[in-house]
Amino acid sequence: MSKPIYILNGPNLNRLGTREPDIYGRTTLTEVEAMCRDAASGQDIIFRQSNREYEIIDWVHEAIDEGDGIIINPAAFTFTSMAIMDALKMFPGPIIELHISNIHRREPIYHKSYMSPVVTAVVAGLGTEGYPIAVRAMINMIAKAATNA
Ligand code: CA2
Repeated sequence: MSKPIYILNGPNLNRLGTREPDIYGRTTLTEVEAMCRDAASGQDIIFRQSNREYEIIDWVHEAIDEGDGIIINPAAFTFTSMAIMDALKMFPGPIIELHISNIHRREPIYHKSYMSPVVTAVVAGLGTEGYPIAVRAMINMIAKAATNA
């Protein structure tokens, strides 16, 4: 039986759509969740956001026990959190690191992701449309892994 895809969002993303629309657009996180559920067409999705590092770590642990895939936008924790990186390393399935903006086109402080070396794929710069694209890619990755098992 298939297990849910965890979509985890880091600090400040609960304010999405309310500021810096030139970088992040005008879509709210609630709308992003609806876009993900639409793209998942029935596949179970667990969509969460937290401003607390420990909570994101706990959710990665939950996904290790109960999930088939992780899509994570760690936001600012991307550049600071060895603890989230260590938790992701323990996940046996596919992981997509997602950024709304193209972090590599921005200031140097946004260039060094702790996550990228331990994830399966990175989506960056597609705006909030990156979320449903990542969901469809994740469903394909999980299906492929099941066929090869
Ligand atoms: O582009 C992304 O998705 C980021 O992960 C967003 C993070 C930033 O630190 C990363 O470099 C790239 C920042 C999220 C800030 O949250 C916002 C809240 C309201 C409006 C806009 C952004």
